[in-house]
Amino acid sequence: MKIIVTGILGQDGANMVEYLLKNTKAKIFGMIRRTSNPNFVNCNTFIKNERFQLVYGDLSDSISLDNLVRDIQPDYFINFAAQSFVGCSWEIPLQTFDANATGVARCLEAIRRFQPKCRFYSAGSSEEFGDVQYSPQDILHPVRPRSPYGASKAAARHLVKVYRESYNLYAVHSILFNHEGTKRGEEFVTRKISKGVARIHHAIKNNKPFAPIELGNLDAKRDWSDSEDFVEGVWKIMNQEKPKDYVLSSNETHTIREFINKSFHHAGIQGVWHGSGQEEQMSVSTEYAIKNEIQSSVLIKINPKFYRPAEVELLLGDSTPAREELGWKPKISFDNLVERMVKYDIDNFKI
Ligand code: G4F
Repeated sequence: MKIIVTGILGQDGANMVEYLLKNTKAKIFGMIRRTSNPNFVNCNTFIKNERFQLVYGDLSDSISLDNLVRDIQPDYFINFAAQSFVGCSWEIPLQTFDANATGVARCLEAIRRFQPKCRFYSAGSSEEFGDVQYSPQDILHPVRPRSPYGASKAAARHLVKVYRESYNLYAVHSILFNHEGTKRGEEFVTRKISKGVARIHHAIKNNKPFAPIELGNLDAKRDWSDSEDFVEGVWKIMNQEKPKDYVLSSNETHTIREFINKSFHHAGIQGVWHGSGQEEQMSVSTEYAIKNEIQSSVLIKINPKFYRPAEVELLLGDSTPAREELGWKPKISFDNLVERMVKYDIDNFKI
C-alpha cells in the first residue's frame, strides 16, 4: 500500500504520518514544497523511518502533482497542505485560494488522469459554516464563509463533490472543527496562549519581569479537539465502503477566555479579569503577586491588531454520524488538551 500525505511539516500532516506508520504497513510519501529553510521539528519521529520517503511537490504546480501520482501510483492521497491561517487570508487572498481550492482541483485532476482508483481526502473546515444559522452544526449546515480562507475551503468542497459524482472517484471533503496540540503553529490562538503562559511561568519562577500575551477577540467560541484524535477519524473516513463526508468535532464549545483561564490554572498562576472591551485585561491576583513577589502584573491584554475584518463568533459541531457510523470519538477532552499543551510548553521552554 502506498500513501501520499501532504502538509507533513504542519500539525495534521505530521500526526497523520505518525498514525499511518503505527497503524498500517504502508509506504508513506510525505510531500514538501521547496522553501529556503524548511522546519522539520514536527517530523523528528518519522523522518528516518524506512517506510517514509520525502518527495518534492507543490499544490500550485500541477506538473509536480501529475508526476507524483503517475510515478508513485498511490492507493491514498491525503491532502493536509494549505494556507491554513484564517487571520492571514485577508492579506494573501489569492495565494489562499490557489493553494486551498485550485490546489485541490490540481490533486483531483492528477488522480483522475493517472490513478483513478486512488482514494482522496481533502481537509474541510468548520470555517465554511461562517456566520452560523443553527447550533450544533452538522454536515448539512449551509456554507456561509466569513473569510477568504473559509471561501477557499468551501470551493474545495464543491470541487470534491463534482469530481466524485462526475468521475466516480473515492474523494471526500470532511469538515474538521478546530483541532490543536503540541505540534500546533504559534500563530494560532491556542498555541500562542500555551507558549505565552509557559514564558510567563518561567519569568515568575526566575523572579523576572514579563510582558503580557496580546490577543484579539476573546469572546469567540470554538469547538476544540486534539489533532491526534482527528487523524484517526480521517483514516476511518477514507476506509468506508462508499465515499461520504463527515463532521469531526468534540461537540463542546468554549470561549478563548475559557482557554486562557484553564491554561493559567494548569501553570499554577492565579489571574483575575478586569475592565471591558479593548480595556479588558487579566492580571495576577493580589494574593498571588504578594506570595510570589511578582515584578509584573498584567498577564493578558487586548491588541486590536488581532481583530479580524469579519469574525466567526460561534462554532459547535455535531459529529454524531461519525461516532455512530465510523465508531470514532475523540479520546482527549478539552481539559486534557489544554493541560497537555501548557505542560509541554513549560517543559520545553527555550528563551
Ligand atoms: O486559532 P485561530 O487562528 O483559529 P481559527 O481561525 O478558528 O481557524 C482554525 O480552525 C479552523 C477550523 O474551524 C481551521 F480550518 C483553520 O485552518 C484553523 O486551524 O483563531 C481562533 C479564534 C478566532 O476567533 C480569533 O479571532 O481566536 C481568536 N483570536 C483572538 N486573539 C485570535 C487571537 N486568533 C489568533 N490566531 N491570534 C490571536 O491573537
